[in-house]
Amino acid sequence: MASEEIIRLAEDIRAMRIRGAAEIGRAAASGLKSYALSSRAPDAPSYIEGFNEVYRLLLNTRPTAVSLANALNYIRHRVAGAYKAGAHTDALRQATIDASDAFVKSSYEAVKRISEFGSKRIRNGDLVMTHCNSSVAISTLIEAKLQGKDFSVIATETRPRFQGRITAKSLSDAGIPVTLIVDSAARYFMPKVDKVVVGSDVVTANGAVVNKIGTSQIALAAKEARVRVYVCAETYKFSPSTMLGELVEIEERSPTEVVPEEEIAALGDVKIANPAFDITPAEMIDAIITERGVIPPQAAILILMEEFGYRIGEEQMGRVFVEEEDR
Ligand code: RUB
Repeated sequence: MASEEIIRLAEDIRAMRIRGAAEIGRAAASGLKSYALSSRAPDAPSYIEGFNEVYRLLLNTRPTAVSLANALNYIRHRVAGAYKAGAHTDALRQATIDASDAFVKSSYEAVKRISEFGSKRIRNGDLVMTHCNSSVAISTLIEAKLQGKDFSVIATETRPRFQGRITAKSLSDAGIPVTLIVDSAARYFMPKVDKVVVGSDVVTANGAVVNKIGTSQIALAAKEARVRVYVCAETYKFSPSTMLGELVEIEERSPTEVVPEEEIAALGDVKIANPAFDITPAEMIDAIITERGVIPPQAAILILMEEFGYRIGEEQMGRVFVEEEDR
């Protein structure tokens, strides 16, 4: 059964107190570890039953970010393997803890590698535009600054949750000059921009990138102004189910994020839509910077094949399961 701590963690992800695809993935991994540490299951089948309950609870917190599913599946794949091999409760507990720790460790290593690769694209004198709050994009820019590069950043405020303010503050605290703008000013500033650097929630099999709503408008403005667009994305943000023809579900969040609850009635019959993410097609992206290297978006399928296996449709897909009933 999910402990109070795990239920609180799931609520923190749902309410975006924990947010950003990388952090969501790590939090999900820590949730399964927390189950392993707190479970009082008397035998292996009841351990697995409780494990699956926590898995489902965490999986359903935010529908778009594949980092969540990939982190959970990375661990479940290993625990299921140990279970099938006849492991008892303590061994299953240890398998969960080890897999969770391994996922978290490799996710931090990926950020470090991406920052090393991505920072090479930043030059002295650059004006870089970023959108929302991507820990990987920020880390890349801070790495460039640490290398002594002299550049400045335009950060969009990112309505309705204003994650751009967090980005602006983090970069400014690192000594990078930052200007915060409203989202609708992106095209106005684009002719002055040298490159766009953003993060990603999902990379699909055809190289499209799902990221915070507004990313595709920025990419469109960048294309018009012939400004390069770089996406920083760890390979656990690549979606194996898109190889099976699945579409990425775009999370629709509460209207009260757009208009405060007490002001909604004054709008009468007006409907409020609040999609959290949008899709930028591969043609609008110059490169995806992964821990495996810098790739053209069209090569996303190669990363997916390598990471998740060729035997599509079968249970075993390399690093993860894709289980239709779960996602
Ligand atoms: C955050 C967002 C970020 C990506 C990548 O959306 O769109 O750009 O998640 O972030 P939200 P990171 O605030 O709705 O979670 O690079 O940190 O994984």
